[in-house]
Amino acid sequence: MDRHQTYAERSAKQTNAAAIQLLDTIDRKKTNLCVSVDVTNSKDFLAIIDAVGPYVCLVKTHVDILEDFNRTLVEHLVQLSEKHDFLIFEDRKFADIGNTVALQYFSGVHRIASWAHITNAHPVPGPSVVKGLASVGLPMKRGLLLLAEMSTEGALARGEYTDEAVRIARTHRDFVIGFIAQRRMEGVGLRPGETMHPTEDFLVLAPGVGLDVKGDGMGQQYRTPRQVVFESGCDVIIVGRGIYGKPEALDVQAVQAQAERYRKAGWDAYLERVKRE
Ligand code: 5BU
Repeated sequence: MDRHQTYAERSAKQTNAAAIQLLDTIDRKKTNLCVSVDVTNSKDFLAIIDAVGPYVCLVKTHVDILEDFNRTLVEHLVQLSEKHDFLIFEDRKFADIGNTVALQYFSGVHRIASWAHITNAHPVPGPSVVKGLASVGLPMKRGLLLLAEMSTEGALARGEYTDEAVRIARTHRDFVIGFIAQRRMEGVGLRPGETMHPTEDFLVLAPGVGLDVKGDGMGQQYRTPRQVVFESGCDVIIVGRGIYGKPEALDVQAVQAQAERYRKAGWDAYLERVKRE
């Protein structure tokens, strides 16, 4: 992918419905910000999402964190995604055999496939994890991200593991729309003599983004939106605590101000990247 290509130009070449929807939303709303909402009660969860909705292309959830999860909550989440025009990404990190992940994705308490446009998986089980999830997600027009790298100190997802993640993605380009990673993945994992398919364009969504601190004391490492989007060529910045702070002291106006601050930083970094001299 030529780093100067715009989100709109790239959308025109995608085939997966979730990838197209995400790129079009980014282009329409002028935001490459995804807010990650890791709080334990649904009142704060929905209040944060309603506050940040206008500033984001995507909301990332960990619904298993919520103590009062129920179907009504999902209905509210979907209503907010329609009201504010964003997609939903459940950061479930599936990592089991194909049959099990298909059940975890479709069934259980959370029924993730019924409401999350995008979810993700660790490539650790090999290609079968994608096959299992695709059996549920493709007919529902969903998209999958593979975890090719992580933002944490000492992460094992590197080198040959990352190469294999990209190879798996290449064999399932209808369903795998991109990666959770820290840099672009074009050309990664190509064997000698192999060339990249001309239409290959994986989206890269990067967590570990913060403007004010470098880490959280528990292994998380933060880089700035400019480092992530301009220097490393990632497409979406994922920001959690940098935007909502401490949920015990939720201040909606402060959350909105932070969301706009990150939106602008991410968008300016994108404009700087696509600019042609
Ligand atoms: P934070 O509050 O901005 O640190 O939250 C980051 C979120 O991204 C959190 O939900 C993590 O589970 C998620 N995450 C991450 O931080 N790093 C990774 O490599 C992956 C996910 Br994969």
